[in-house]
Amino acid sequence: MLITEKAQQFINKEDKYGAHNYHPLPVVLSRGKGVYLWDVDGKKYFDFLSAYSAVNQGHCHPKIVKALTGQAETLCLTSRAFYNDCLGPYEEFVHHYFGYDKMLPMNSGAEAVETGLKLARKWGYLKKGIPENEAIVVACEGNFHGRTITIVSLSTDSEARADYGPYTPGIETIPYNDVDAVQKIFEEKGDKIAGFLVEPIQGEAGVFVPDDGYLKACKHLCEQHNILFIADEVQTGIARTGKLLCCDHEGIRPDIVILGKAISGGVLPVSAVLADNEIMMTIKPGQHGSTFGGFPLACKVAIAALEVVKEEKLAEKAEQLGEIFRDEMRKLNSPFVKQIRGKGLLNAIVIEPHNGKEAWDVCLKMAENGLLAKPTHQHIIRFAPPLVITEEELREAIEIIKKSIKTLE
Ligand code: IF1
Repeated sequence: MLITEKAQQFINKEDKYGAHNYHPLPVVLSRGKGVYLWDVDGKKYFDFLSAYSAVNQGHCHPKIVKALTGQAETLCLTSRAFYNDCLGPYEEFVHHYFGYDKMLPMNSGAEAVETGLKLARKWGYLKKGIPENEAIVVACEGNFHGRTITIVSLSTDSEARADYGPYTPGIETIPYNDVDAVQKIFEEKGDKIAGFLVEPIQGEAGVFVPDDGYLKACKHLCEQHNILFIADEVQTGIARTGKLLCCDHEGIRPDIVILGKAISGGVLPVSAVLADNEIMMTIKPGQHGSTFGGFPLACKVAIAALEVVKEEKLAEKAEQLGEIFRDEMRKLNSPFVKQIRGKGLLNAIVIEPHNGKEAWDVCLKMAENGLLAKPTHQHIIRFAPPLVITEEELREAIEIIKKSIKTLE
């Protein structure tokens, strides 16, 4: 893939002055609008990553940008030392939008996951009566919940957790998509388990969609053992999988919902934890918080971003266009493509290395042909365009994917 002199300059700067904690595709972007991105040389691409499902509403959505700039000229940050005229209305909006008594506003997804874990432990001690410092949280093998030390203590991915020990205690991991494993650990240790943390679809692991009924069965076991069902909807939430929340596909209501990414339309880091009073009120003043958590800019941007989801019927679109995408991918019938899986517009193909080419080469070829996606775990390519994509644009993008794969065959 050709890297121009102009692009190379930007790559060199990041290489020289930035930590090497990523290995990006050699594409230097400078503009985004809707489903499209442009690089520094003016080359246009379909964005099929959406910043890992943070840009569901499309790049630079006018309504969201207007909310941002309007508030930015008025009042950006007050801290929670004082009240302001944005947070209460935002919290009320989110209450009606998702149907939980209360929300706790944070910034990154990881911070919201940490908040969910703290709430579960607090509730475990104060409400369930777990002996002090003995609370357990159960997570699933193959999970991705963020990058803090406690969250990587939950991880089973050696690359995510190596050399970050000692790890946070009070954590158990069990196989994903295995109800018997949930039942077994709940029967063995349920009296000390405060929460079960799960992604409704495992995104980073490669868009693992669990069997129908898995989430419902886990929720039922949580109710039986008085354990909080904690849904990490940072990546699967906000219409991405064809429903407002991915848990909606199974008609279950998590005890704690963790949101991030597209709650702000990818304009600012905004995250939130939703829960009813019995859980949320276990945290008292001074026991948790964040400088920017729920700041006025975030409140206005998130309201606009969530309004766009409903006004533009993004969940319905994701459901309908996702079916088209998977049908068309199945028609590929290529030696490269081992499996296609996903829900709504969160999809992935598993690449079978072929002719010495693998997923990375497919992504380079697609970039050359004007579509951006990135492999995860070496052989899986995730496809997650902004949900504002039209059927015509989707079909054009599908042709690029097919052409790129055929070229490499
Ligand atoms: C990276 C992927 C990784 C998430 C779920 C919490 C978080 C994430 C289900 C934390 C974040 C991002 C992080 C980013 C790449 C991307 C990602 F799964 F989406 F592909 F890493 F695994 N829960 N996912 O997916 O949210 O703190 O990032 O706001 O770290 O490279 P965050």
